[in-house]
Amino acid sequence: MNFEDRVREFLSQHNVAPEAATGEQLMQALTSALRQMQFDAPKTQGKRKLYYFSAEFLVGRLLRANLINLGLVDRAEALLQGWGTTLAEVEDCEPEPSLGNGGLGRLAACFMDSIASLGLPGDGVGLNYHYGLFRQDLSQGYQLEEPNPWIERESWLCSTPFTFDVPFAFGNLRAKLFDIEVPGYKNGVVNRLHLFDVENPAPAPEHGISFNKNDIEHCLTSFLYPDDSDEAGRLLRVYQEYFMVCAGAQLILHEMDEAGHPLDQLDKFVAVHINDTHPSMVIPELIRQLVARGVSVDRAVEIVENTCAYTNHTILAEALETWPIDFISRVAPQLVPIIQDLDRRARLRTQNEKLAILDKNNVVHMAHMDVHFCCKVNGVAALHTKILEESEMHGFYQLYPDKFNNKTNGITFRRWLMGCNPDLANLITQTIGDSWIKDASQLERLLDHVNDENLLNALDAIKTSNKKRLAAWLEKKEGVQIDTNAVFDVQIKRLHQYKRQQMNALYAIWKYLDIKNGHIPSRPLVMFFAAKAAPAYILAKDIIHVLLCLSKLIANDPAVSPWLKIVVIENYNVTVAEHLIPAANISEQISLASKEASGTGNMKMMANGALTLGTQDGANVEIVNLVGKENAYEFGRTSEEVIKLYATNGYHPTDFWKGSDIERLIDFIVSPEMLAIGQSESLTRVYKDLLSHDWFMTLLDIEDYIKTKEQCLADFEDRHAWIKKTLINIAHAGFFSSDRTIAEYNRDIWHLV
Ligand code: GPQ
Repeated sequence: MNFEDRVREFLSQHNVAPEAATGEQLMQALTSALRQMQFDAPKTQGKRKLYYFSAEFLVGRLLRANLINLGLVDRAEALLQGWGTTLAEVEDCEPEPSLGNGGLGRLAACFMDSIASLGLPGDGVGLNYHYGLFRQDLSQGYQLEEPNPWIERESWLCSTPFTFDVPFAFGNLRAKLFDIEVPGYKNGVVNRLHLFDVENPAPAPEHGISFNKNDIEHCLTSFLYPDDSDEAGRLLRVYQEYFMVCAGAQLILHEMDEAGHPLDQLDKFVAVHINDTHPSMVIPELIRQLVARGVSVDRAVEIVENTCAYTNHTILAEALETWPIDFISRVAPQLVPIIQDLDRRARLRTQNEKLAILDKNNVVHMAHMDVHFCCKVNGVAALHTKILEESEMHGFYQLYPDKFNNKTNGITFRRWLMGCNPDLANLITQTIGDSWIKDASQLERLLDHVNDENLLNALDAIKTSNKKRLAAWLEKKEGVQIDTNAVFDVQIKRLHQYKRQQMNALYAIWKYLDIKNGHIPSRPLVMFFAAKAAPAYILAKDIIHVLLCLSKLIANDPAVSPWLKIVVIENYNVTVAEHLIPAANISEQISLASKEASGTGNMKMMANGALTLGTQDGANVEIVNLVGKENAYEFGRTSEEVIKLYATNGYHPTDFWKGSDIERLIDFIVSPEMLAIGQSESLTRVYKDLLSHDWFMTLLDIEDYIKTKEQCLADFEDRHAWIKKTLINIAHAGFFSSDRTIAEYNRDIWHLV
């Protein structure tokens, strides 16, 4: 049965006349039709099969993405048009699963798309969080967290007959397997995202995201990373991690059995990827299961080391997981002797106490276990890998130089260009043909057209129409009105001090005061922010509050509001990003150099014709290398300078604000105007932190930032030169295709085909 017939059949089974169907019903009909069609696809074959373990898969809405990959967008549009609606309207009814925090989870989702699109055999393994991370509510002027349920009767989840018993200290808990199918781009391939769930999940909490963290049996898969500020929260996280890897390892061995492969040859047939340390217990767990099935311990350790590879995503110490061995013995005591044995084996390889798995306090360093017992270890951008090798993991690098390698992150252009910016995708295809869709390096051929006036005008027109579309969407969603003639300046990412949204807030204050002083800009500026803060991260929530207060203060000031606007968009997620990115003029990538491992929003905005205003951090460095300094706005201290400042305790915020112009920007945070709008306690915390700690060195770069941003805004007025720069950025964005990244993982690490 073809696609259209399946959609019609679904509707008729539900007694709905297509013309009378609601958006919701049409969305369900399309979802169901696509799901059935994918079921029919044959599985991919290769020498080895990849299992990509990740606690997060931030997949985003899947209707359009799946239609694109199956080549059905035009047919879906035609069908819906006949019934008086559009794909855009229908997809607006699709709930977005929030199965990730940010970049790490979104990367895993882009990777799934590329693995399938390259025709590689590789499935994801994760958890089916019912209420996701949380839904952010900003209506009160600060962040409130609510559950984000997404599983409906017609969701993308397919139930499977598979269940696996997970042996916890308190008894067995059954893991039930659900799959989300992942089609490759027009190649007939369908891989799977395996999400494990408990059998009897708890209902959503009535208010907020608190629940009984001791009720493991029902709540294990309720939320992603529940609040870990207390012990019950941290233990629950260990339960989640073990549940995922134990069930995942059983699935792997089951598929080995099905294929008739002997278990002691696991490394010949399987590659396991450990996405950050959350799935690291898969190492001792695989060893445990292999030994239980008759493989010798020595051989089990050897094949697991050959099978597993690990990606590090940060050098921030607080994000590198460590678990007291006591926690592991309370959750899965069977792993304790295995981890102790791995620690003993690691100590035979090195005398260096700092590289041990278990430290003197009996705490397990997950990343250390990964480096010792994985065949490969990679960072996610050239600078990040260099910092791992030369400082953060230098001892490990000396011990295992051949394990370390770099894999600069990437994004899928199917979603982040064809899906979110179809007009630009079509313009590119008209200009250079469509080969870029399967080989993004072809985008460089746009460089042959940098002086084509018609093309530059068309590019400009598309950006303008995307800005209008964003404005219309925001007006409907949040009731705000935006001048589309303004420069659209966009900072969208998790709220964290190292990402320095607070520095952008200080710029807004500077600009506000400058306009008040009579410096009227040549064009209005709209500053867009969207960010969730971790529920227990007080200062991050305070920074959101500062932004909301500034937004209100400026909007209420008729002398400034025609020229400056701050828009804080609630509940940042993949869908919000898809609306903002095609409309962005300036891409804010202003982390403290050395702290952002890579960034991927920077790549998405570049591909959509925004210019990067950024520090020499993460993948920004590679962006600027590709496009040239004249086509980006780089500022701030280098990672070497920053690393040295930390090493020598050389940064004191006082040196920067005392008696300088910066002081009045910081003072403004607790000015009478701001205190009239916001909460004193919250504003004061931000104010005091900037003056005293400022751990991520906001004041180190603020002056250079303001100066560079002003230059960037001035350059925007040379419209012709600016549009040419955006074209050069788009032309060089091909390097950041996740197809390139995945081809490198396959070539250097996985060897799947
Ligand atoms: N990242 Cl360790 C996350 O999103 N969550 C995490 O827990 C860790 C890292 C990000 C990182 O901050 C970005 O720089 C990367 O681009 C992204 O991972 C993907 O590698």
